[in-house]
Amino acid sequence: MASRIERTDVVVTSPGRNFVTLGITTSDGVEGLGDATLNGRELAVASYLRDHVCPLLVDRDPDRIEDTWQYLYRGGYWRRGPVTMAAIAAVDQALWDIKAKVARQPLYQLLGGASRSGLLAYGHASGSDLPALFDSIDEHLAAGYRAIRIQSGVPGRGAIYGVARASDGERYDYEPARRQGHPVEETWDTSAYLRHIPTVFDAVRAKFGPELPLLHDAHHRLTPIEAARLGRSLEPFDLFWLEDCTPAENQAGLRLVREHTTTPLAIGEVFNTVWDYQQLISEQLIDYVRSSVTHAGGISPMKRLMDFAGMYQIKSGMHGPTDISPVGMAAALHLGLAIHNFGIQEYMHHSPATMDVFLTTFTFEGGLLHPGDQPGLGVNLDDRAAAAYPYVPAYLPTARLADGTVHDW
Ligand code: KDG
Ligand code: MG
Repeated sequence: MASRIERTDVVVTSPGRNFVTLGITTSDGVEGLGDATLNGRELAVASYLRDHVCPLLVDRDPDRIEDTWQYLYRGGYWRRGPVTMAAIAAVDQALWDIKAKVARQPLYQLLGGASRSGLLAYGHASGSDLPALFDSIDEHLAAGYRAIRIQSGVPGRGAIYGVARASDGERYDYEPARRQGHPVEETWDTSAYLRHIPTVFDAVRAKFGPELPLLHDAHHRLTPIEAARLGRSLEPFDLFWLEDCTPAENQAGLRLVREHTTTPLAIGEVFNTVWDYQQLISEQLIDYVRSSVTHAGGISPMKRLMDFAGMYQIKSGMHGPTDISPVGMAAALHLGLAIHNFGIQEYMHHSPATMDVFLTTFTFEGGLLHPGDQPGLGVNLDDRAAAAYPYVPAYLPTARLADGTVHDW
């Protein structure tokens, strides 16, 4: 008898930070996993899956990945949005995991086979001042990273999103969601930032030389003309990319940035569908696609998106912070190994507690990631370990401007 989807499980666990994982089990006893984590809004996705998606999956044919994706996306009437797309992404990943396990192949083989032997990764170095930043870069180089994102505090301006806080005790470079009942409020001064960041890159190039690939994330904070100015002022420092320079819902705004700078641009970690990129890609306004498998609807639509981007020589730079679970990271690695237009993969080590819950086969050696050669995605969930870490509310910080208004990006 043909295999059917028999059971679904939505697991919310919090080993240091919250994760939402979908497990799908077939009538043949094969289990697939998918990541549905949406930082700060985890329970909304868990409910969307439990209450609206999982009941529709039971008895479906697990082999029909594309049909199931279209059924959930188009059949739901209400399309797009981070909650919907994270939920559909988890189904898509879990079904690919199952298909590859049944085929006894690592998933990348089903996506066309390896196009490279490993994936260039970048890590996050940050510091509230130059000595702290230099220490962080040194640590990343010692850990084998061959490309590094640089974030810095602005003197006299307090905590800034994306910069590890000294008071965090054990250094864990990117853990922006605070485990408390309301978001931390930071203050933000665009002029001070625009003046300071080029001096940081000047100092980093002077100390670490011209060859190390350097990246920077502006976290959507700039207007198009401010972003154009930043891109131009960073040109002497030869960035690998400038990320999320503006809130890119205003896709046409990127024309203005592009007209003024040759600094490569990466955009899209908050986008959910190929349609969010339509103008950015077809007008060649960006150089790297930042979406993750987890937030853009899964492996199937990310493959389509990257094929579209490839027509314009635009490459992947998939989102890979610690709020993408090891399941979502594994999915990104299989896809990145297979596609022709891979660019770079963001990678920060998950915490030891996270790695006790998610048992993985992917590796990071000599600055390169590899998904491993186990059948499927190569990730197992230790249910008992997961149950030991119940959900804890956590929120990303927000910011106010000097006059007290909520930020305008
Ligand atoms: O949940 C939000 C974080 O994932 C995001 O702020 C991380 O900007 C980020 C990045 O580039 O990893
Ligand atoms: Mg980012």
